Amino acid sequence: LMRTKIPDGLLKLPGPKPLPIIGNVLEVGSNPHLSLTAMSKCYGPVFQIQIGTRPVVVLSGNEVIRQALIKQGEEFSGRPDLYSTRFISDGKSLAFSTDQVGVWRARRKLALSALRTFSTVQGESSEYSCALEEHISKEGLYLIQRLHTVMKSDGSFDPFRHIVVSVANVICGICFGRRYSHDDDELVGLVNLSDEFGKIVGSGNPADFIPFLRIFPSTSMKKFLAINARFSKFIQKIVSDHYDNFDKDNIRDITDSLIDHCEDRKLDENSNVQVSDEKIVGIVNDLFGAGFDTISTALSWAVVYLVAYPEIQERLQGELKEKIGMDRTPRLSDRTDLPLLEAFILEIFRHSSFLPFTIPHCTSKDTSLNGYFIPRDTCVFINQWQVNHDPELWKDPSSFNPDRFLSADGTDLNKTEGEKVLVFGLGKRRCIGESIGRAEVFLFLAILLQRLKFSGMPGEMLDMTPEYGLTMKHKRCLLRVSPQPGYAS
Ligand code: HEM
Ligand code: HJJ
Repeated sequence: LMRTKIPDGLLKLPGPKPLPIIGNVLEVGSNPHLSLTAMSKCYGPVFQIQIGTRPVVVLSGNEVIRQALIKQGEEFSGRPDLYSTRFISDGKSLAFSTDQVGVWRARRKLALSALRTFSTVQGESSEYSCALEEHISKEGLYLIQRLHTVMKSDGSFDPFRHIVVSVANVICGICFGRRYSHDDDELVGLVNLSDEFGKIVGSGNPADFIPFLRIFPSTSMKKFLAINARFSKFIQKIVSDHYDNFDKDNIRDITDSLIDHCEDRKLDENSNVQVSDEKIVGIVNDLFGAGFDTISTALSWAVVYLVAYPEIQERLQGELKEKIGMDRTPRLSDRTDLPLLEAFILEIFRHSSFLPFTIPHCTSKDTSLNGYFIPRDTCVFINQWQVNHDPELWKDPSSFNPDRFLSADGTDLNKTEGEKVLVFGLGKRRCIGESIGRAEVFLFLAILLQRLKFSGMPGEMLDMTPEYGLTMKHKRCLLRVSPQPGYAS
């Protein structure tokens, strides 16, 4: 297309030579986290590929990514206009839409404050430190019952299928003030479709870049459209119930608080941006979607790793027995006393890197990085998987070893090592659910591990190959669970 003149003193981006029409689609292939990591070894931490006719800059390496997202945060915090984005929340998603910077900032601030308020607020019972802890504890105990019931009737269970309902109920409690039964077909059906959502939204989907691929949509693309329609319908019904029963003096949940905010003419006193009611209340789509998909993926991976590494499962159970015992349910405040569990979670984040790329970024003006010129409106992929497997940063990166995050005597968490793990993004676009995400993965796992022992089906190999997407999932599998001694149910 247009050839942009490279300003004096700056270099042209390196990268593989693109083919006409398709660009580098063939080299990128079906596992972009692996192919783009391999390319970074050849072209360095800043290089360019072409998907279709569109250039995409790929960033790798801790230093370059920090430089772009933190030091040059302003220039790198836009979102590209991609085909699939139009269908997510009708093009009005907080996380994916190409909102101008003022509108995005106002919505993000609102989302952050709503999340903080409704997770730290006191719950129904004073037994719990906050509503988040109450939701997780209750859902964790329901999940244990559910798994025992399924085991009795089927002799095995599909971990993702049940975990995702429990995790969805936590975010439903915070966003909508309600939970759903594990037999509710509408919710169970909806949350079990997230793999199809992630496949389309994952960085490097050719249909996002190559218009002629949209003439005959793939099966996946059709499913994606159907999921978005179903998702919107589900949430719209809840939102309209909230409007019908709205009481300004009794703000029950995030949906109520967003409805309440629609009355404020100016969201942000410091700017003049106007945000439509739809874009304000629509924030719950993102909170619900991100809230169930990410955490259920993390927990399901955790269970699969426990089965694959039984000696680590035993050590984790030993730690729980010693520090908490069997007489009470774990709490959020136990986090600092369970360094092995914290190390295990960090190693799941690092080793699985189940969020291999952040959501795609876009430059908001002409800029440069490492001496290379990057024009305005360039799509930028951030390769988190590469950082988490970089041999410069990690000893033996491909082995699963939670001890890498512990002090030599195994009693303390090494915080500096932990901070090297990149899964929540960085800078202005970094995840707003990070503290909820970390807390929830911790507490669910502590509760499950205290009472259950996970194992595989005898004689069957676990397939741990991730399926590429926005959030990478393991293949569906069947596992078994038995009560911990002292906790026969
Ligand atoms: C964005 C990871 C949980 C809400 C992101 C991004 C990542 C991420 C990588 C993209 C950052 C970027 O584009 O540079 C995770 C992980 C989670 C998690 C690993 C759990 C283990 C949550 C939860 C919520 C949430 C629980 C809300 C309830 C969001 C939102 C954005 C986001 C709204 C978009 C932010 C923006 O574009 O400004 N998350 N997330 N996330 N996350 Fe999370
Ligand atoms: C969804 C699974 C969805 C949305 C949002 C609007 C918003 C980096 C990651 C999360 C960041 C934020 C968001 C993720 C997507 C999902 C998710 C699904 C429909 C949605 C992972 O959240 O099955 O449907 O509509």
